[in-house]
Amino acid sequence: MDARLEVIRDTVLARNPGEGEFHQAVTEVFESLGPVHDRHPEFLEGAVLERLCEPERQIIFRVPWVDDAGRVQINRGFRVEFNSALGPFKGGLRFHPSVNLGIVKFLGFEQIFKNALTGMPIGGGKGGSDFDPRGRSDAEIMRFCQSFMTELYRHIGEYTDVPAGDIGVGGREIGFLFGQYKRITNRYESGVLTGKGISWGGSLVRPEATGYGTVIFAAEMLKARGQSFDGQRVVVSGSGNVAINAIAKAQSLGATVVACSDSSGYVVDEAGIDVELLRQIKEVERGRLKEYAARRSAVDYVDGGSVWDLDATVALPCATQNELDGEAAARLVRNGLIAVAEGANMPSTREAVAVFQQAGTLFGPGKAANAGGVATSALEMQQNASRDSWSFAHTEDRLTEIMVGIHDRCAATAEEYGDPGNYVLGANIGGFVKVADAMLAQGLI
Ligand code: NDP
Ligand code: 2IT
Repeated sequence: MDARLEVIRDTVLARNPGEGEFHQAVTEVFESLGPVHDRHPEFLEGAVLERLCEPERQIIFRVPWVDDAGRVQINRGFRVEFNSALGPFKGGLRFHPSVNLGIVKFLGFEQIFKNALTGMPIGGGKGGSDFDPRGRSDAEIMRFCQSFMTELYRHIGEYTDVPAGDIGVGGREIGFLFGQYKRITNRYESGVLTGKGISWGGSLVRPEATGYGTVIFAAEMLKARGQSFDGQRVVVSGSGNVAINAIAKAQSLGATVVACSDSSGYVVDEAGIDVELLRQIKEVERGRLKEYAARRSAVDYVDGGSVWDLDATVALPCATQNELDGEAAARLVRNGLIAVAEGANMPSTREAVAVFQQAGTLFGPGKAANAGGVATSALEMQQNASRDSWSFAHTEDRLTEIMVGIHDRCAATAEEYGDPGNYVLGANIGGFVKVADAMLAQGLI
């Protein structure tokens, strides 16, 4: 890392102790930014990095609710409003027992650059709770969401901060959150949340957008090397919103997705994952992946273990942070891996990324490859602002255009900075310069 940046990075780490994932995300971005500061001394003079690493506002709140047995439950809610240089804070809400401030800050930090790369007018933020939705009834989910919004409502708004979904937060939760926002404020403000249902202000393609976008990005990387998805053997981690739609899109392009996972285990289906069956089990019945193997012939279910033990030519990690380590990366590369696109946020450890880069494996980092979700959220905001709703085909065309644009910008930036094919460098520099310019233009705030 550039020595000037290392000093700043060390200060950030020291004043945010115990936030390992945030440290990791900051370090990874800083490692790309030395050459930018050679060309732009004004970024150092304006203390852009120091400002960028300090969220504009961080909110932590108590979320009390009553479970079905009548017991009082207490969770912790977070919203980190990280950077509004390019637009209102924008980013998802994650409900998972592992959520803490460091996780929300890593996600919010990544979101700043991701949102900048989309070219849409959105700043970066993230939120969530350590609430565990697993095994909870619809009524419990609703009471939790209502309590969460009873505090959050005062901090958000169409022009302020626009949350959406992430792990554990999908259409059902956004519905309960929106209902409570409307009830408290007495305002039908469609633009306050994205990921809404299609009949009440949502956008077509938003549910599919992250997974589709990840595959579109990967297809562009392959194309740049004269290859395509046709005939690729793909392994996907996760079996949630991003994973399911990545599987669907990859198979529509001629790939065979032979495996996917949840936090309990993984399935191996050499004939290619049956997306309709997977949707039925995960989205309709909210069941576990194990049931997929029980309902389809010639499918193995592996309890525990890692989906990265399988061989693939393309890997799409779509579950969670740090799920793919250096050892797994080295094994995949030895066995014929040619491309990785991150549907999840920071799923590859720093060691894994180093392995992919040394091996010359195509590697699309999450802040570029999974930007299709938030980009389509911005399209939802556009439709809400104009009280319009677009067709599936039109919205999908916009998503494709945006993902191809992100790919090309990352590739061009990497080339401009002397490291062609390095999408990590391209994404970090491309996102950062846009935000840094806007921050300087807006003065010391
Ligand atoms: P979902 O809640 O729909 O699905 C999450 C999936 O990942 C589930 O299969 C879940 O398994 C698995 N998973 C979650 N946490 C863990 C863990 N700690 N260990 C192992 N498996 C885990 O979430 P999404 O699909 O929306 O999100 C997946 C990833 O994509 C996240 O990193 C998210 O930040 C990122 N992302 C999401 C976007 C979106 O639009 N939704 C946009 C951009 C990125 P189980 O059910 O067993 O917990
Ligand atoms: O990580 C992400 O980009 C998301 N969870 C989507 C955020 C959004 O506002 O749609």
